[in-house]
Amino acid sequence: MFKKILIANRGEIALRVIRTCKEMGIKTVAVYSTADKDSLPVRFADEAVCIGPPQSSKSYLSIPNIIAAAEITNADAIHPGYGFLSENEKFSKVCQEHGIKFIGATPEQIAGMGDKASAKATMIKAGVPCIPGSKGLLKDVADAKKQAKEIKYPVIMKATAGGGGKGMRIVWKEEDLEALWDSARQESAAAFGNDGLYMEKYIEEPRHIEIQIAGDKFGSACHLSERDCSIQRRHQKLVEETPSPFMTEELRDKMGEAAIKAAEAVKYEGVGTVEFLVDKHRNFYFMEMNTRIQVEHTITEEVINFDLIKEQIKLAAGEKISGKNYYPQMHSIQCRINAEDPDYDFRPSPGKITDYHCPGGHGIRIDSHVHAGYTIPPYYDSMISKLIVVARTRDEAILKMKRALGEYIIEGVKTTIPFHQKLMDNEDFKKGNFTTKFMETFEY
Ligand code: MV4
Repeated sequence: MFKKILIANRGEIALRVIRTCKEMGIKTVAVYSTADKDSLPVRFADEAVCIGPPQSSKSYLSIPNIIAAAEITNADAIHPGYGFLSENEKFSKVCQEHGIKFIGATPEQIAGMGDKASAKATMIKAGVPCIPGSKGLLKDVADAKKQAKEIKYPVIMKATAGGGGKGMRIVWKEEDLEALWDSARQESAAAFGNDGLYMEKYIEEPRHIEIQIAGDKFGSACHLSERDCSIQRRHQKLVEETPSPFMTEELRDKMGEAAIKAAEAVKYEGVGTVEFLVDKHRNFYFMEMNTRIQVEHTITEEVINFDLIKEQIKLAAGEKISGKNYYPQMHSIQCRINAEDPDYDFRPSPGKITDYHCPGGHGIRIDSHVHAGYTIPPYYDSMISKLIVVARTRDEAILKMKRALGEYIIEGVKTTIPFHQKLMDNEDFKKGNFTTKFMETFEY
């Protein structure tokens, strides 16, 4: 087992990883930008190293600064959390070259999954259901028109280097294709330095359901059931829950099997997530594979009673998976509490938290690094807390979430708490009747 892990991240996820390391008897190194010098991860880690100024590019994204911090502290592994360098091919490679275990995917896996057209080709070969579409990249606009005719409108063009919706265009009819082709190419080139596009049939009102998986170095993989992440806004998830209200036992088995195939096809080691789109007929299609721990891993932990960070560390150290799949025993919901103003288009609201009280009691979990007197810096993402509830049924979980949201006091900055309160009262949400389009029409 590792003796010392450096956490190449900040905020709640840095704290989350430090907590598990402590329970496992592993020493921890926090790295921090000058904006985070007084943060809880810095206080709770065994050692802390400043890696630069507030700007992410000069601190949490600086490979040389982080490697230097690992070398001077003698860390034998790096946990990247999510975001920042967690799916960075170069960082994974540099860790390897320095004899430091990167707790995440290999450079080859990151490259293979990061290029969406090649990831899709790998999954088709492995027998994972994918959305009908172009074979590989589109050659030119004429090729795009020809393919769209075969696939049948509506179609969607996606950036092969994309993710998060950048460089993505829905095309309803041929007249619109050329202009959308040009703008998608430009946007992709500017965002990723890669203007490769591929095409798929557009799925109109899908649900976003992802399967948590785990794989070991012996080539075995298992699944840990699903999370429903359909409640999103501009590709930012707001609420996640498990089990999905749309799930059936039969669908879970099929999606779980497909996710295991996906993991085994790339010899995945560690914990990961296979994202699917699910249509109204319960057809499901591979969308992306994430080779990191995700923000919403918490709800899976609650319903299967399992520490996923501990599992991730054990798998990175070469241990075996248990050999069985895991099924939800409870219902869990997570609300992301962001320092944003829902009355003003969710605009960021950084600043000092002047008063803070968090909810408690049975079935409540808060993953957060904030406290009274804490100043939310303007440089990073605006998520300040994850409020997670667990209960026997979905209805009970919603009631518990409403109770908890009502107890949450955060003064000094605007937060998304009022939005979540309205969501928990929405009839369609309460019935489990929602798709990825939900936020386009929800009045809060
Ligand atoms: C799609 C789709 C409909 N049909 N692909 C959005 C992000 C990127 N990873 C894939 N995305 C989508 N791909 C086809 N063929 C709809 C989306 C999509 C979406 C997917 C999941 C969650 C929220 C979404 C919001 C808008 C569009």
